[in-house]
Amino acid sequence: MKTLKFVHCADLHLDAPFKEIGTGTYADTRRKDIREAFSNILDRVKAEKAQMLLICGDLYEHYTVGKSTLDWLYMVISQVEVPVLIIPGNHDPYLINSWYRNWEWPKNVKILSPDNPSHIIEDLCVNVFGMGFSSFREDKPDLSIVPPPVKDHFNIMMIHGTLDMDFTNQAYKPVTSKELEELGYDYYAMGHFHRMRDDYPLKKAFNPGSPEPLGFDEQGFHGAFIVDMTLEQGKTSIKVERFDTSVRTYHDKNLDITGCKTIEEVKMRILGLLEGLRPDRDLMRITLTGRTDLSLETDILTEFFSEDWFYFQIYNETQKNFDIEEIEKDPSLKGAFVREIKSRIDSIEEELKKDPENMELEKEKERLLLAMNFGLEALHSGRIEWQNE
Ligand SMILES: [Mn+2]
Repeated sequence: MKTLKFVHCADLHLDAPFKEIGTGTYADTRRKDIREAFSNILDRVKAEKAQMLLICGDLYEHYTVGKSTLDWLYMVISQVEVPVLIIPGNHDPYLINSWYRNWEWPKNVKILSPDNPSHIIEDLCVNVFGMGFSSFREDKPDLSIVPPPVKDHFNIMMIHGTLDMDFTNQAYKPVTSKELEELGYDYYAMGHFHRMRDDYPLKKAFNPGSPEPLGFDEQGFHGAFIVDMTLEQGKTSIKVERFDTSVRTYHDKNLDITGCKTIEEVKMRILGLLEGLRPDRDLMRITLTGRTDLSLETDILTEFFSEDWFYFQIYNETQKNFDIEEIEKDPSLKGAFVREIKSRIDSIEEELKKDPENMELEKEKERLLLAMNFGLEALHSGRIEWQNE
């Protein structure tokens, strides 16, 4: 029986520009975060005694990567002492002026370029074929150039591209599960999409996503894979485990503030949303929604919270409250609805005059006011966005 253990990552995007505006040296800090995420990967390689590392494209940004980052990369990669196999992606393509061609990489690095895509490591009994990018965009790849699997070896294909998606106008090396399956390899190491995927129809295909999320469209878990393969009597089995590598986490939340009577109440609702989150790790973007007549100064509100947070921004997409007095006169369903709720509120107010301390009546009045807002919203736009969703 033969075994192989390796780590599979992709889409680091070292020295990404980070265009969203934060405080102070925000972008510099975020670029350091990417380095730290990569260090987390290398630490895992060492801790697990993995036998190689696969980097499936977009290791760095072709236009913005700095020499100091490449020097740092040289240092940390040479320290892992196991083979590191890299394919160029659409952000670091194998161009004439690519760092892949014009820089001395550590001895343990093998770049699987379009003109040199195959690599066999006999010590590990592994055969790797890499399908990287030579330009910023590429259409359907020619899979007929992929050599057949090597007998009694672990056969791994590295691809930076799109699996099982119909992107007619956005072709980044589209391939299908069926096409890959027919090649007969044991593991398809994907890269390109920044969200982790281990549930492709092709059970041997895995996409690690970006180890450090790069923007508010990259919420949720971010990491890489540790892969254990065994080869026994011509049959290969794989065990894939994901691990977290990210330094920070993006949160893009909507908060309905319908019913808030004061700014303090709005702040309380925001605080509720922040419960359990960490100011140093979690990057927050909150969009206030719903209906209100409060005058919301988002700059002042943002400032109220942002001091403790690495990134914190509040946006206001609320709408003005309904003009109840106007709608009451309306002969349509809306008017009838408002008149009905208002008559119920009026009778509760009558009872409250007799029994002003009755909390139950107060609560019922609150409920009716909310019901009026949500009901009008439903009649107005055909749908309701529920609070706390
Ligand atoms: Mn990428």
